[in-house]
Amino acid sequence: MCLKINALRICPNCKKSSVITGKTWRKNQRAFAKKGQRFEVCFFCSFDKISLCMKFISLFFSIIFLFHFFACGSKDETTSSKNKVEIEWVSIPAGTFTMGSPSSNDGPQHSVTLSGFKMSKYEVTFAQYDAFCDATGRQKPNDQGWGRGNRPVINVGWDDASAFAEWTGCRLPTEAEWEYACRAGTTSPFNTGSCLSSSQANYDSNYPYSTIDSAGCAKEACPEKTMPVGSYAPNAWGLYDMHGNVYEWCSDWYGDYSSGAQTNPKGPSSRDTYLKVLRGGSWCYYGSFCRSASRFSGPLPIGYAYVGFRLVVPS
Ligand SMILES: [Ca+2]
Repeated sequence: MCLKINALRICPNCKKSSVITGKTWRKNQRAFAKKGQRFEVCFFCSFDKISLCMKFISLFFSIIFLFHFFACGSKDETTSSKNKVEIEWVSIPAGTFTMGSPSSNDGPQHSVTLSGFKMSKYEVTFAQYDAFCDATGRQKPNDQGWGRGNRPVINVGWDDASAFAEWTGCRLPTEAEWEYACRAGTTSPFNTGSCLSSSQANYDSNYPYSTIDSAGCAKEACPEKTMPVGSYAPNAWGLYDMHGNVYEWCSDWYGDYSSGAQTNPKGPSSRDTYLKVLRGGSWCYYGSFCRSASRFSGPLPIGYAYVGFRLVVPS
């Protein structure tokens, strides 16, 4: 690790050691060779250079630390964020998809092209958000008595979610990024097909999509509260709980779609409303609200027991 070597330790025939300076070594190396002596050469720092060496070692590890510090999302599948909250990531490929549904509530359908990005594999948990509260002195949100730890954080407004995202060096997904990631290449109402069963997602499966649209989906009982993240199978791109569990805040203001093709849309540019987009449905919402294209919204400062969020970072 030393930048500068000022001495060499020579061990003739590996039996005894002596120390000569680099200058002496260079001057006498032919003589040593002619004598047929075998050497082991060891590099070391003299005491008067230890301080310099320690500074260099400190600089080296500082560079490694800073790289890690700012590397939120720089690795696939797992990494820690800027503030050392462990976050697992899924790489979402760049691509073009049809956003929205034929329903007037979710339309008009339009073509959207997105750059690649990374999305957190799970909804942000209480454990992650509580670490943020501990570090910043914020009040911890109510867990409704369901437990904290690996359950998705709830009762956080958009401002709180956005502050957490900033603290971790990440951001909230745009509405287009969220739908694209949720679909994972599918064009059906859910990324599971035409129906969403109680074994596929945590939602109010007493009212499956079929009860509204006659799609033939079964009516089933449900937990009626949040479940620990990752309790259900992921979608084709490896993201968990995109349908149900908790609604997820997006970065966009809520507004009407335009029908034209768009690239990396970010929603309305002006604040015509105090509503931010929510996506994915929740433990207490009907199947129809959990569809990939379903749009919902909430006033940004208010938290709800059915709303959480997840994060994205650039690829
Ligand atoms: Ca969700």
